[in-house]
Amino acid sequence: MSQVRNFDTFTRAIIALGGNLLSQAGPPAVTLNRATEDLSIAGVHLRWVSPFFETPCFPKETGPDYVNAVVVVSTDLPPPILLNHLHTIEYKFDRERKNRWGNRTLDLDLLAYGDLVLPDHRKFNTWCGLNLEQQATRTPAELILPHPRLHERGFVLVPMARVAPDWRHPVLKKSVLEMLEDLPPAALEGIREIETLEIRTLATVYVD
Ligand code: A4P
Ligand code: MG
Repeated sequence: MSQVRNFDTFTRAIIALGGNLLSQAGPPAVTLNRATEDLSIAGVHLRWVSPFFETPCFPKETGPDYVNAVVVVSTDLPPPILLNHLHTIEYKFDRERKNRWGNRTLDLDLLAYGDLVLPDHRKFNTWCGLNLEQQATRTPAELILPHPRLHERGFVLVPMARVAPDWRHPVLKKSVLEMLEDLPPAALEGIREIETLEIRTLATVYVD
């Protein structure tokens, strides 16, 4: 029997990485680098890794700057299983869930799974339409896709535009580049690309 995988059955999934606290692996850029390596398992194939960006903490002045990145994988894992995989990696790198939007060593969000909308359009629109206070206090018990805040966040859209500029939001009907153009300038303030070379060097310093 042929051992060649049929990649037509694989879906493009897009994952956001972020962190602003030291983990056992090292500073956030090192943690993100190591987490990216851990993404590849049976059924998850790493396709693209964006450059890493330093980004001011959101909400403003509530913690140290973050490092953010976005990766694209092709996968045949169902979305909830892929999210479990992301949570396993978060815990490996000392993620603690105390406060919503709290400072963290590593956050892995599933931004998109092809053009899937979960759990359905109505619930997606409810999560998408929350005001700021509701966003900061309500935590979804089920997987919401696309991630309901991705279109509002410079720290997501800037790296996402480097690896999936053409992905179209299945509800908002806009490409990543169009969503990026729609952002107010304040959402992009202070976002700076980090040299990949610097990240690799740090990674060798902090290897176990
Ligand atoms: N959940 C539902 N849908 C998803 C999804 N598509 N991806 C559930 C990931 N998780 C999803 O998630 C809370 C619950 O949502 C989980 O149980 C999961 O099953 P979380 O990741 O623990 O919560 P969170 O990260 O505090 O909230 P959220 O809505 O993901 O917020 P963000 O947008 O990740 O905000 N500032 C900068 N500069 N850079 C950042 O990366 N991140 C945050 C967190 C705040 N400020 C930041 C950054
Ligand atoms: Mg998150």
